[in-house]
Amino acid sequence: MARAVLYSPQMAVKMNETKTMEIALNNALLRGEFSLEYQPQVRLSDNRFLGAEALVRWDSATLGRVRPDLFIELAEETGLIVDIGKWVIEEACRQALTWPKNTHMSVNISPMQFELADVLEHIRAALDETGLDAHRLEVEVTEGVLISNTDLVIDALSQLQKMGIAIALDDFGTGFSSLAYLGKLPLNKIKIDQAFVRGLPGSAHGEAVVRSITTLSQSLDKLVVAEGIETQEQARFLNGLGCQIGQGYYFGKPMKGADIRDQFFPLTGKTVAQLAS
Ligand code: G
Ligand code: G
Ligand code: MN
Repeated sequence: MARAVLYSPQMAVKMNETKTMEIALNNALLRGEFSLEYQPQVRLSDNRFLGAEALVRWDSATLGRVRPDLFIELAEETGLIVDIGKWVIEEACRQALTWPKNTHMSVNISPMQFELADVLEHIRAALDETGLDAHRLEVEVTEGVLISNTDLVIDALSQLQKMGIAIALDDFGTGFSSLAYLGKLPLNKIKIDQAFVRGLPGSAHGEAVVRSITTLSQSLDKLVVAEGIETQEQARFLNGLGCQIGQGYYFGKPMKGADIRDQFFPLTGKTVAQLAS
């Protein structure tokens, strides 16, 4: 099908920027320009640290720090997400090994990692190589995973779940959020998008959305994670609405792995003698 495209100088600039970023992104893994930050996830009833979500960071030699919402999309379009994602999974597993055994590590997996590669195999290999217990790993997917190869994706997620890996549905409430796939997908947790948390307490709409998600999750036997919690008031309110887990600036911004350790379990890995000195 032929399509007419109106050409504008702005488009040329945009295309050049995209090309420049693509070239830089191509070399980023080899140059070791990626790192991970970790954002705490806590139990809302007592603020206990449960684990963290790994969030990729890119410090490009030529472009400086590039926001993930900019480069992840490009990585998905170019297929580079497969290798980047593989690195993220391995690095997150390595980091989890430095934290206590009763903590989890949550990793975002893009729909394209299911589409273009055998992400199940990548996860198995990472667990094998690092020796991390599968029960300590979690996978976050968005409803976008269901766009194509639905049966294949459901099968892969089921296998991950059988290995002991928890599956969380990310950004719930922002897309189609169809009730049909909530029953279809193998899921342990549902993450309520920060958009609904932002106005709480006080937003009748936000409260209604959160209430219906927690009620639904209870009957489907899934845990609810509230994202974007910035105040103690929000944390208490969401706990009262039936969210079991919280994440957001109030508990901690995304931070280096060592900072998670210092802030949430400073005594781990140090002997009494080391602490005394
Ligand atoms: O903290 P923040 O700006 O990093 O996150 C921006 C977005 O980028 C989030 O929506 C998050 O899901 C996504 N993101 C962060 N790290 C990863 C990653 O390792 N893989 C994928 N697929 N998405 C990620
Ligand atoms: O799509 P995903 O939920 O993975 O995106 C997480 C994004 O939200 C990251 O960019 C992260 O830095 C940001 N974020 C995490 N907690 C908070 C918060 O409490 N407030 C705000 N405004 N942003 C947050
Ligand atoms: Mn996420």
